[in-house]
Amino acid sequence: MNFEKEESSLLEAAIRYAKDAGQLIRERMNGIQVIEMKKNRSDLVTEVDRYSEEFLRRIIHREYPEHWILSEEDNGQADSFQAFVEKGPGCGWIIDPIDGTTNFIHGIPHFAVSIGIVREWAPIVGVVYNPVTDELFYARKNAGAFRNGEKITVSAADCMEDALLATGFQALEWKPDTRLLKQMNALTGTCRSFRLLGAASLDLCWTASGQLTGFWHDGLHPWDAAAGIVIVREAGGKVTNRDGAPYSLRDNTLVASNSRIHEEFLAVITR
Ligand code: 2AM
Ligand code: CA
Ligand code: CA
Ligand code: CA
Repeated sequence: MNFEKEESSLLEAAIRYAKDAGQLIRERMNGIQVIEMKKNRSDLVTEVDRYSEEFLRRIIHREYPEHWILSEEDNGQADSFQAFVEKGPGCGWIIDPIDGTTNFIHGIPHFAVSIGIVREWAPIVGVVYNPVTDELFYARKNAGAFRNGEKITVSAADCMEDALLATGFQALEWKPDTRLLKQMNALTGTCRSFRLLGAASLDLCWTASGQLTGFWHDGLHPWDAAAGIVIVREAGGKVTNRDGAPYSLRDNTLVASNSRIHEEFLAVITR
């Protein structure tokens, strides 16, 4: 099979679907009707998340009936990694219908549709679309990373003092995240500053396009990262777990950077 040709047509399809889902979200973002609590009051879902997801699942099932789909709101299993592994080695779509739901609910225009495609559990295509800013990030393995048609590359910063980093809270059921607080302490006075922007997929894209120098987050699910990690790697960045091994969608810790600061970054957050 000609994988290159197939992957390029998969990328085009994922871009179309992400933009169409983005349009549906844009039309509904000023009239959110239902805000449901999942595990707690910081773990929410709206009817728009579900609508976007159902739209994506329907079109992918129709156009690619032989591919599997793993998506956030449909995944009934407690263990998202297990669900991912059980899907098997074939081509699969990993979808976050709205990444940054809290921002979405609070009217902060920083959320995205995230679509990653994997083969044999390895990411080959990533598309992240912010429907408010109309920013489209995408990449395919060995073919570079782009924002709205323009090639993007990671930041040129080569020391922590010049690094702007981002992170987010993991789902810890209201318990203080002591590891995160320790990491923030260690970074204070080490890096330029850090941000909590609320949408992991966009943090990865901004690392790819150089606005951020790096991003770390514990406890992400496959749908938060599947698209963004392809985009970071294709933009020349590095994505590992906190032990420094190449990040796999089964890992519980993620550290992404422009690659130049990676060792130093890892050293500070694992101190
Ligand atoms: P979500 O908006 O799709 O839930 C915020 O740090 C990032 O972590 C967001 O991308 C958010 O995705 C993700 N995340 C996943 N599970 C979360 C949870 N239970 N609580 C907070 N953020 C979560
Ligand atoms: Ca969620
Ligand atoms: Ca998410
Ligand atoms: Ca989501």
